[in-house]
Amino acid sequence: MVAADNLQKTPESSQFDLRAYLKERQKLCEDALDKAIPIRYPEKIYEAMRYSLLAGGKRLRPILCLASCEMMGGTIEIALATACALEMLHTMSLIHDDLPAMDNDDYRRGKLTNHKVYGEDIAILAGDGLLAYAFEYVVTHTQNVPLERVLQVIARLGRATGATGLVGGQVLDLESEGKTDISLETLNFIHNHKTAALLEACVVCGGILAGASSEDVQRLSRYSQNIGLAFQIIDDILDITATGEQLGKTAGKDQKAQKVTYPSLWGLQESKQKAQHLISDACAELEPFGEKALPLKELAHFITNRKH
Ligand code: GRG
Repeated sequence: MVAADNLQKTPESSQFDLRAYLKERQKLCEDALDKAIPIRYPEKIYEAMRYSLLAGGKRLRPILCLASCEMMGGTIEIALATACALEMLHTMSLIHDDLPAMDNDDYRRGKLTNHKVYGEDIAILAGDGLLAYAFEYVVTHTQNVPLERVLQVIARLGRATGATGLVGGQVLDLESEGKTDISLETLNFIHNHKTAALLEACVVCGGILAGASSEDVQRLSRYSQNIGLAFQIIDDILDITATGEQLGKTAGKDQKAQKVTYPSLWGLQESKQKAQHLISDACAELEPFGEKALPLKELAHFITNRKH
């Protein structure tokens, strides 16, 4: 999952073994997700939900949630249910995004897409099942956290996934298809909602569960909005520069669809520079947390250095 050539040296990397950290955290998340959805009757829907949920992926969202909780003085144990729920929400958005009515993709995470294996009807329901279960899972599996914080987390998850988040971003993205005069403002709106909103929920919810102050929650929010946009810029760059094998999905789709992307507005070099700037700004937000911020800072650098 984390190829050795994906990890480049950063100023902090001598103090922090990101490769070992990601390997350990990915395994922790995989095991927790595997346990979270056992197969029950009717088996088909659970199999379809598990097919995409356990199909690999970087697990960046749950890892960010756990790292943020720990930075703010909390434990893995109190954030694990929310971390799993965030990956369920992310996975459901990928299943629906790949549907013929949306992006119509055949491959995701190196495997056939959900609808290619189970059919469109079951893929829609698998996404719906994951969406509903994510909220149930936070409520039934979060332990040793005051209920007030759990309620705040649920509100954040709803806000990040609904029309104020992923759904809203996707609508504007669909409406922009085939248009070549999309402004930077519209492009930013799409990606602040489609990509950054869920990443923000990951980092902020981790902080809320640990009892972060509202000032610190705002810092976490600014950090994650910056990494969210940088993440999308890199995603657009990789669509041009990486192969389908590296990405685990069809490459070059944006150019083929003549989609307006960051590299189409700024070019590859400037896009890379802007992403790096955003990552520096994100890391600056974490200065007050000192050494405890190392994992979140290194994860931010991983976002710009990744090759898939
Ligand atoms: C949320 C109710 C609800 C519906 C879904 C389809 C849709 C609405 C939104 C689309 C959201 C979407 C697909 C955004 C793109 C985000 C993105 C850059 C995904 C790739 O993330 P990675 O690289 O993937 O972290 P892995 O596979 O590593 O997890």
